[in-house]
Amino acid sequence: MKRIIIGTAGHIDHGKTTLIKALTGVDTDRLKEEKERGITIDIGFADLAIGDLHIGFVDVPGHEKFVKNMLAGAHGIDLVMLVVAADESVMPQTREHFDICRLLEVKAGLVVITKTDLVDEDFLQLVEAEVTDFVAGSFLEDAAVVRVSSRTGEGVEALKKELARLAVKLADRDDKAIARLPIDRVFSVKGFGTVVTGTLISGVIRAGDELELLPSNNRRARARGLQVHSRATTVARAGERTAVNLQGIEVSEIERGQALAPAGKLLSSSIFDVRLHLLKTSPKPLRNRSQVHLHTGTAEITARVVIFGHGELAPGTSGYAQMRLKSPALVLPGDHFIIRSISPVVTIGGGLVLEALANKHRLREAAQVIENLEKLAAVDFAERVARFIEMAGARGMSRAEITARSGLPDEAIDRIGEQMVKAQQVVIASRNPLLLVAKPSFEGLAKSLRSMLKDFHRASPLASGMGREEVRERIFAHLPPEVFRAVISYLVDREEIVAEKELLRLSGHEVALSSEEQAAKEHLAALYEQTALQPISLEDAIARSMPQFGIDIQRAKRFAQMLISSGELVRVSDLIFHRSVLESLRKSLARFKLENGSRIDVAQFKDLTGVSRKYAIPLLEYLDRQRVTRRVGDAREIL
Ligand SMILES: Nc1nc2c(ncn2[C@@H]2O[C@H](COP(=O)(O)OP(=O)(O)OP(=O)(O)O)[C@@H](O)[C@H]2O)c(=O)[nH]1
Ligand SMILES: [Mg+2]
Repeated sequence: MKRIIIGTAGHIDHGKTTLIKALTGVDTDRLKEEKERGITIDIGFADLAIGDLHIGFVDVPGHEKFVKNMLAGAHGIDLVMLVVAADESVMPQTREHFDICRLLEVKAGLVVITKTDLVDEDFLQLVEAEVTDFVAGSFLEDAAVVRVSSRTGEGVEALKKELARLAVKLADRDDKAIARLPIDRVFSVKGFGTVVTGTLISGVIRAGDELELLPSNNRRARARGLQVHSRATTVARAGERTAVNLQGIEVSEIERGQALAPAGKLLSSSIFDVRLHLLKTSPKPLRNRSQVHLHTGTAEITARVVIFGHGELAPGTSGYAQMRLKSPALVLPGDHFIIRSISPVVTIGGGLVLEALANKHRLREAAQVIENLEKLAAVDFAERVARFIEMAGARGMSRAEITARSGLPDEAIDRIGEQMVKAQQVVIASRNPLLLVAKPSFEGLAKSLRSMLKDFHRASPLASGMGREEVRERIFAHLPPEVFRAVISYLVDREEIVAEKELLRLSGHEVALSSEEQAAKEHLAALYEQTALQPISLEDAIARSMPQFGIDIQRAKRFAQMLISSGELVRVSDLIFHRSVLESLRKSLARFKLENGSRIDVAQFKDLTGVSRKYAIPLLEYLDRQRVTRRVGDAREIL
């Protein structure tokens, strides 16, 4: 079954609502005021099944005062029926509605000439010629022009056939993307509670889903029940007129202009970057920082337009711009929007969202911003994600951010991520949660780290390495910790650097010592070999041995540090032992075990080693940590 949404468009009184009634039998004018005045004020809905095809109709008002309502209906349509009355031909809102359809990039449609019963054939031909002229060069250039009289019913069947023919050619909507339902109505139904309706523009909503209202202060509600085209169902898909019965939220909390999406996935935004087109018919150029009414989805919000690069946009031209909204809206890249001037309130342009969650850009960045936006405008979804990650630089982009910026579901993001890793465009800084960093940025960090270590070794040849924390402070201070860890393990894996405990050094780095220094260092090590299991403090060792080499305390401490880093000396609590001393201790424990069994208590340990309690306890604890022994009650088991 194919489901599509068809919208009407056209001047007031040209017969749009009557046409929908002739097609479906439904009078879409619901309001009392509509009935009284004989005009449509707000959008109305009807549906029609033609064989396997299910059409949802959105009827819009033609009155110039209600174009904003027309926009709330026009945003989600697949096809447009441009309605022109035979007795009046093309009129101002025919033009305005048609401009809107073009700006929204409605893909297809047809022209319906209504009220054919009111004019003769000659006149009809004139009107047809005028209409053909009017749509020349647009997406309706080759579209059918169907003559209908809703009064006599003539042409109605032919119109249905033509609509069905067009529907078959339409590509299906994207029900893989994250669901979005811009809300056009909210009301309360006795016994059910709050119900919202809208055209589901992407994804799928299932009964039971937890949904979030956007924008809102994280207001969530469960979809208790669903209707599609007025029939109860458990699942609504992209392209369907959908009603959602929401649990746990009041009618007063919701209004047209908000949207529903799965909870916790998308973000609303007050600043977004766009490609903007100003209509040729716009009465004047659009100045930088002008205020406009912005319409997107079913929302209407006052916005300021910041035009990049040039001071203003001339009628009939396009450029890159930033929309700064008075209050946030839910948009995603690829969404279209319309702008209308504040006074007079007329449609002056529209465009395409390129970056939904933008920052304010500085004037001097304009060239770079335009370059980035040009790239975004030119590419498909997958490439766009790559660009977003690239633009995020060294910070990288998490799965949550990619989701909110693209509206893509997890599987798609994973797939794109894998492709980008293969193509060497990005590096996975972390898998869970996923964090991707553009390869050039990642390489840049690796390079900075290498050169920082190089400088460090040059400045401090005696130090065995630079502290991790210092490296982090100086290069990675404002970056996620995952990026820091990823760069280090990348360089370690490639054997470019060595990470030893808290120190980082270049692989080739060896501390260069003079022969005197070398001798002093060896002497220090030898001293600890001699003191064996009853070591002296480092201060004493230095005071006792270093003066003969003419080496100061500071430098001597470095030697001790180097010996500890290389493992020749081992720190045990606040004592220092030579490696060989600890090795022979292990051996004597092994021998002890052979001769006396594996149990050894503190007294036996003191006998075996000849050390006092002061040394015995830290040594035994060290051996426990090393899994040479294991504590059992007051004694140890030799492992
Ligand atoms: N003779 C004749 N009258 C028609 C035809 N279609 C509509 N009308 C009349 O034209 C008037 C306006 O029709 P609507 O369908 O309300 O026009 P609309 O385009 O929906 O108007 P708005 O929604 O206010 O923009 C009504 O009085 C209709 O009865 C037709 O095919 N022939
Ligand atoms: Mg109407």
